[in-house]
Amino acid sequence: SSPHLQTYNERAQRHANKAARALLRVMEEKQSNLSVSVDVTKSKDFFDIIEAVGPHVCLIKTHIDILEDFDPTVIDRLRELSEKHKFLIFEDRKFADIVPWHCSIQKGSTRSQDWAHITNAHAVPGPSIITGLASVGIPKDRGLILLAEMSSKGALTTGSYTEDAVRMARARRDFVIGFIAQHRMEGIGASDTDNIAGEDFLVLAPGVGLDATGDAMGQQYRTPEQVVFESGCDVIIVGRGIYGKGENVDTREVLKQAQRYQAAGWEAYKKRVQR
Ligand code: S5P
Repeated sequence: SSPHLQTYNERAQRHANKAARALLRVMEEKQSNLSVSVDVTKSKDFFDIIEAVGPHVCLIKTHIDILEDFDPTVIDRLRELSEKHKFLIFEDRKFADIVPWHCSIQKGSTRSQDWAHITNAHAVPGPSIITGLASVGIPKDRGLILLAEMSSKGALTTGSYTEDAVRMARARRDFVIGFIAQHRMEGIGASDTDNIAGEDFLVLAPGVGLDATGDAMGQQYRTPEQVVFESGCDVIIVGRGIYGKGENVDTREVLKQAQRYQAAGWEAYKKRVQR
């Protein structure tokens, strides 16, 4: 059966990429398909949120370069928390350049290749972006996510662009583990001669909210039920729905929201894989 009808556990046993296997195992173990996107600018708020949500997430998504008070100890602490609470780390760097520059960025001041199990890239530069990041990521058992569909209003990531992104991923299934997208993607853009048996792309969906339908800047939200059950995505990415403004965070409220999204995401998944 197609991957979105299989359990995370079944998929963990078969997946070709180590980071994907680890993520799927953690999802099953913690009964969580929730990734919290920690888009705050002060490291105190950053860690307060991660400490609160850590037991309830499979993945912490970072934009590490928005921390105003970043220093290398941030990474040490993030890695400690990743082990303590058993979550993987996804640096949402959205690489989109020619090869030399994104390789340099990965080795630069934040050294994301050393600590982020997963990172992502736009498909717009073409297949070289995958080759370049794979040369750095494969030796460290990392996984790459391609942006195949964006959540923002008017996004250009539609139709043949999305299909081409999936084709690029299909050619590097050892390294590209899935997509940022709003729908399941297996088989998309495949010709009759393509071997898509065993293809298992993880779909991570941002733009998830239980209370709002969007923000004032073009973000669009759907519910975990719509994203996971109706559209077959695997991981829900939630930011402001969990931590609000992200300043002087109320950790009890953050915990409450994380539990609420974890429950909603898991319920939608159970409903999907029920046979
Ligand atoms: O299409 C996208 C892709 C991404 S990675 N739309 C998105 O919103 N994102 C990211 O998901 C975005 O960079 C942000 O970190 C998060 C959504 O945050 P929220 O506060 O709107 O839930």
